[in-house]
Amino acid sequence: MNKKYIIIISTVLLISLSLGLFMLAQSKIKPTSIVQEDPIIAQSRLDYEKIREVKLAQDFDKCNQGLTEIKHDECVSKIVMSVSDPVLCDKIIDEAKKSLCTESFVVNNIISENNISKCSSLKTSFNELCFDNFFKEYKGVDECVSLESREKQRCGDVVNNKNAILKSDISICDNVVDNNLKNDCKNIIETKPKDADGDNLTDQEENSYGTNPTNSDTDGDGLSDYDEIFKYNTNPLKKDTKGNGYGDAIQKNIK
Ligand SMILES: [Ca+2]
Ligand SMILES: [Ca+2]
Ligand SMILES: [Ca+2]
Ligand SMILES: [Ca+2]
Repeated sequence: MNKKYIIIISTVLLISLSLGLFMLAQSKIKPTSIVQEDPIIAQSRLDYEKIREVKLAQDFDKCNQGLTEIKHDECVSKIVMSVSDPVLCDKIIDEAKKSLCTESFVVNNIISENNISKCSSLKTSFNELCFDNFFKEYKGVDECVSLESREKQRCGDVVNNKNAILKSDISICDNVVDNNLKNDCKNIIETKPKDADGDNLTDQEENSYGTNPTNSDTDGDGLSDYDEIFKYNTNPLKKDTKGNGYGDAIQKNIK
């Protein structure tokens, strides 16, 4: 073959190969490095941000128009909460209210991260609220033992209060140290309608249904009075509602 042809073919091949490699590299880089936003979407996003900015500026301006400091801060707080933007808390004048505003956003993050250790960083009333949120999930006071003394007492109070109400057992309220919480605990139990047999029907309801308020399964068919009335629509006073030889507990599985 002519030497001249060989040189031309080699050059063409080399250029094609380089071009191919360049295009391959481009196609690999493009999707990860620069994702081009659709210009129409980009413009409408900018427009929306601009409108939001102007609206916020005007709203905050209204808060500045001849209001006392207290009213001004109330006005600003409402705007901050409606747009859920913690940065805007800085526009609040009163330092204590500013902290409350900022921490109201922080506490939500701590709860969603499920990280109790961060509650102690809070300086406002959100500190207690943050801890309480975790304590109320504890089943017994033994889960409080590893805590610092102040948190340990609060933890015990919250757990005892919860269990007293759950079991309708007023004696558990006496283990609550904080007097206000102790009184609340007792009041709630004393005013709560009684359910002596714990079948989820109050004694008063049992009287109206004719069931026994001290027996959770009046007819002894294996289904509780509550379940017969509200779940299975069977007679809580008859073992065999349909009279077909199958007791109500078996009948519910046949249906
Ligand atoms: Ca009952
Ligand atoms: Ca009963
Ligand atoms: Ca029954
Ligand atoms: Ca029955």
